[in-house]
Amino acid sequence: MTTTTRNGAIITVLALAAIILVLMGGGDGAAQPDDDGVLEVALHDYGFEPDTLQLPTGEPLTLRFVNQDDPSHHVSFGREVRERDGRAVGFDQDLFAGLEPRVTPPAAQTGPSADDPGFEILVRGNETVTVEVTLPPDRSGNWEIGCFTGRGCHYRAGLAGTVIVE
Ligand SMILES: [Cu+2]
Repeated sequence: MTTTTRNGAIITVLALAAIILVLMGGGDGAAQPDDDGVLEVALHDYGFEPDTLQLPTGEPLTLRFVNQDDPSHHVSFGREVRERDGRAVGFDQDLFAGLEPRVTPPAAQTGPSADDPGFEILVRGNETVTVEVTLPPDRSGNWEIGCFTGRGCHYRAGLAGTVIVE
């Protein structure tokens, strides 16, 4: 009788632990787009909030960047930080290479350019810029977002985030 009761209690505890693990799973707290594909990211105090994004492939996405700081920030999307004279200046690989994200307002798109081969937007202080894009399955993997304003100063200060595409 006692053994049965103890076993029952252990099973209950294990079941609760399993439920909690399931609830905590699904991206380790990564932010995901809502049912309309919209994901809002604040640029606040030289950081991204949220700073980990989980994006699906094959679905229209609307990434809305809201700059709550007074200074302007750029946002680049890629991986493998490129350095020049010891400064972080951009990404070697562009998440949006070969794609044509729609930027609103259009003038906020500052790359690709002669200086920077990667896609980049400029979000002026206290303004909002949206990027609409559908990621193909070949972009699956881990990427980054970052602001390389000030020749990498902002990136080093914390304006760097993780993008998980799956
Ligand atoms: Cu910045």
